[in-house]
Amino acid sequence: MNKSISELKHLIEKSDSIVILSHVNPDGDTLGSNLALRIIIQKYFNKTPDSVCIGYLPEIYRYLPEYENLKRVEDIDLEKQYDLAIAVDVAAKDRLVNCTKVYDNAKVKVNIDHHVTNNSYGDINIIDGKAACAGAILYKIFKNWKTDIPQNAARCLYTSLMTDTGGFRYENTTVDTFIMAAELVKLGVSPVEEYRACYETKPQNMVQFQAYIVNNALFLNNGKIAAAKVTKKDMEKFNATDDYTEGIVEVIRTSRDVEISALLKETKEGYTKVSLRSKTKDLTKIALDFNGGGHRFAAGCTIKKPIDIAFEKLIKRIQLEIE
Ligand SMILES: [Mn+2]
Repeated sequence: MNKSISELKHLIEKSDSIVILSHVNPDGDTLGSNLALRIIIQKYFNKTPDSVCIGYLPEIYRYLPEYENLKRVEDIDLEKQYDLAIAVDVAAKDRLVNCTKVYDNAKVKVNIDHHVTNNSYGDINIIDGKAACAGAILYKIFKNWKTDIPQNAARCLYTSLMTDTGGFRYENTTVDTFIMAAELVKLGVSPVEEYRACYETKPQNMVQFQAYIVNNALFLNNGKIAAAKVTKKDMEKFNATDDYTEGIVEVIRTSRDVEISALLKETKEGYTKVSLRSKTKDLTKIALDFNGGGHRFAAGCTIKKPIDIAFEKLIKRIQLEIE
């Protein structure tokens, strides 16, 4: 791993054009990692990478430093051959969707990730399945390079850590998590400000939309399975954007008897996006059965079926784990 980390430094030094790619429908980790790396490359390597956000750009992260410089897919030249492409927090290459080509076309492809299901699709792979978030791997990388982390990059890394550990509550929360958090606070991050900016700035209709979806969730197998459906109609009714569903699957998991929770969301015609959470069961097996991936207690997939059919297939599969 240390060899790849020094190799990455060398590659950044010699590359004129760099693109940093976040996974589709980005979360706090992939965006925080992207922007932290961007800040470090700008400050210490004197070059400005293209930081690309695929899919919707979640407004809740607009407090992140450099957020305004994130590029949308339509802002970049998809035919361009970058010297270096770096994917951050991207569990599988297909999570780059219409940017997969940009990644493949790059002269050198780097893959920095913490998903246990990552299949090392890069030329250089810096993968640590034990890291709490991709941001934690970057933090290690910057330390290895002996780079001072400026406050704005520290804030991005803190968001990676805070969001992927569910606010320092999930099983990936370890001694290392708190050491990293403490060091970031020493670098000037304010935990209360980051928390409020990330979790307490929802638009009112988002709170109401989420309550509506939770209220209509189904609890099956004596309450061991919780499943919520989000249709396009629901989205329209509340004028919801894609990021409005974030956090719902965690909310329905909070019911005492729930072992596995699922959120199914109608995306494009005939496709259903699934987010899975669990307290005790390994979800990677379920996600992989539907060509998805993720972590033990947090995984996801997309089922190429209309939402009601996808719902039945998924519940049947989940029930096999519950019995
Ligand atoms: Mn992550």
